[in-house]
Amino acid sequence: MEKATETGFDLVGIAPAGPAVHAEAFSRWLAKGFQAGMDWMARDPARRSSAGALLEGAQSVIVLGLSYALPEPPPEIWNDPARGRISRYAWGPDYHDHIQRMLKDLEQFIQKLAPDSQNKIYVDTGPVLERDYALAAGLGFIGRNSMLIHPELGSMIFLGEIITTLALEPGEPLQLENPCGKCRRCMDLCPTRAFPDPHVLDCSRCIAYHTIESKEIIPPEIAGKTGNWIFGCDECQTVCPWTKKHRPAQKNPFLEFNPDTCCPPLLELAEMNEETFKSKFGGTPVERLKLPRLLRNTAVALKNWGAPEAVRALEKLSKHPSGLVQSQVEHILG
Ligand code: B12
Ligand code: SF4
Ligand code: SF4
Repeated sequence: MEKATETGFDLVGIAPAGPAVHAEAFSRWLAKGFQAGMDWMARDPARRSSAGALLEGAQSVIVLGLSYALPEPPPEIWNDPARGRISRYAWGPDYHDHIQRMLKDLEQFIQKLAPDSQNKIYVDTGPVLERDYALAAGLGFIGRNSMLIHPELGSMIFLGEIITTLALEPGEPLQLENPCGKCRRCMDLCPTRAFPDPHVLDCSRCIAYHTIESKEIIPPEIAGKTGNWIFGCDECQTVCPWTKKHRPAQKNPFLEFNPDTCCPPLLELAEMNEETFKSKFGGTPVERLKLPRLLRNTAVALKNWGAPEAVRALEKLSKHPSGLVQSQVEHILG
């Protein structure tokens, strides 16, 4: 536990490696098709629902949390419709790489203490229902926005885990009775009304899905509601009282707001080529999107801005060599 804090994690807990508590809820979610185009989520649900299935002899899951609560960006930049918003988790180097390094340090430490143990590390890199194991390990509760929320740190927390053959003393879920109370802010203020029920997200309506995961054009009924989000969306977190009340005490170790890369001018983005894309977003989660999908998202934000210079930029994008960008602009310009 101490070593985890030394490594830089804010939260650590132990869960048994058995089946995930909400495995059935996950099956119901898949049965409704709420994974949208993420077919990989439905590939082997039984395996995804049990961390123990990922490592022979697994007994425990060490779940780690790293807060990325950041000071609020200047509103005149963030709310400027001529600029595109990148969600907070992507305000710098890719967290997968950063946390993987931290997990490797911890894994080496465990291996030294228990040379016969087998360990596997994951940070959104494998079929694990990470929030469920974090819940079981006592790292927080699951809010109606489906986020794992820590009562003091809020929900802007990355999760990672080490599945191990060691039989460690498991923690317990936090004993909080109805932590959301009567609040439904996340559900009511989600721009696309993506929560059909509390704790249940329909990805086909979620801006984060459409701007990060989907490889298709953004459908008109969603595109009109994305505002200036061009990569992910933080609305259901920033409206949450648990997340709002937490103000970061210190500088985040690896993320910070830079207007050029976290809220860049749309006209500049629309002119990007492979080289400028790499130099602006290389090493960040946005790089995984690749240029055509970022231009698709930019086109939608240009339409939502609607100024004459935005329309001119859209007309220019209609001749872009990428078929995806062309189709998105065609849909927008009609
Ligand atoms: C697919 C995915 C997405 C999809 C779908 C998200 C979703 N809610 O399902 C999309 C692309 C939309 C997405 C968006 C985001 N994601 Co994402 N995503 C994942 C991924 C890879 C799998 C999630 C999953 O299994 N979904 C299936 C659903 C059924 O499971 P679930 O959401 O975890 O829901 C659980 C609970 O809701 C619970 N449950 C169900 N019913 C009920 C009922 C009650 C009463 C209770 C208490 C619980 C409960 O059971 C479910 C199963 O464990 C995980 C990493 C991982 N391997 O787990 C990251 C992960 C969930 N994402 C993460 C992040 C940061 C985001 C974004 C904030 C990014 C952004 N800014 O755009 C948004 C947040 C949107 C949101 N409100 O969820 C973090 C969340 C950390 C946290 N504190 O919770 C994770 C854990 C990655 C990480 N390692 O840090 N994501
Ligand atoms: S990420 Fe945005 S679009 Fe998706 S559920 Fe949350 S508020 Fe709604
Ligand atoms: S906004 Fe309200 S309902 Fe949603 S997770 Fe936060 S406390 Fe729960």
